[in-house]
Amino acid sequence: MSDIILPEETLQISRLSLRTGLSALLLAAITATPAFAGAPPKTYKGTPYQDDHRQTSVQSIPGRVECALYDRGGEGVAYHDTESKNLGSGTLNPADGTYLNQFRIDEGVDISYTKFHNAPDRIDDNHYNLVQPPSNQLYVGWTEPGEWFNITVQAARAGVYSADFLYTSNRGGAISVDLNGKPASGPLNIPSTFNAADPVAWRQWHHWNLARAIMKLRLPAGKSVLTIHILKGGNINLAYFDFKQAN
Ligand SMILES: [Ca+2]
Ligand SMILES: [Ca+2]
Repeated sequence: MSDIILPEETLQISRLSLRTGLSALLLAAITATPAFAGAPPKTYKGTPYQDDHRQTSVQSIPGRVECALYDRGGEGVAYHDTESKNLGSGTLNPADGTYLNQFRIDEGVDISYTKFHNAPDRIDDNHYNLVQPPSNQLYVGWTEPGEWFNITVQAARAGVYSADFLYTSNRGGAISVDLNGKPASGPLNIPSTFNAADPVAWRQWHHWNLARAIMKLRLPAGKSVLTIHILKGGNINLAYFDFKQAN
């Protein structure tokens, strides 16, 4: 039995088809699988947020990851904010000794919380909400493109997790999420929650919405650091990400 001899041209086409097929398969695998990054960078000096009001420090996944509970470590380590003042705690919300009004009052990230039952103009329990947020929910506000903050999380097991995002966005915009120092989510479009029907101008910053399954992340088991970047738009209030296992 003799070997089958194929003309060189046929062989080249076969090699090309094989390569194209493999590339398509690889591309499909890359697009279907979120970027994997195994552990927080060893040089990272930030630490999980902790205070007397909270039983645990590291935020767990699956579960709710609150943005205002970004890591300790300060400007340039745990976050970057465009100015050092906290425009929420101690500014919009007077320093009156209460936990919520003074939450992280000396840090640059601008923090407020949802307020219900404000007469005569309802604030965060208004009729223009797309979803009702929890009351007294801390959130990161006064956001500008280029700002970021880190959150250390603890995943119960390795896997792909999907996140719902509670937010308001006066003008729309985009955010992205890095995992352990590497881009993971790509740009995430944040739909505007502006509603021209609202007669109260300042309340455009208080129309809450839930962006369901805004991203999927492949997390290793144990500790990871998420970096939330404000890419464009600004004027986004970020309350929390609810993570659940997607596979
Ligand atoms: Ca600030
Ligand atoms: Ca800011």
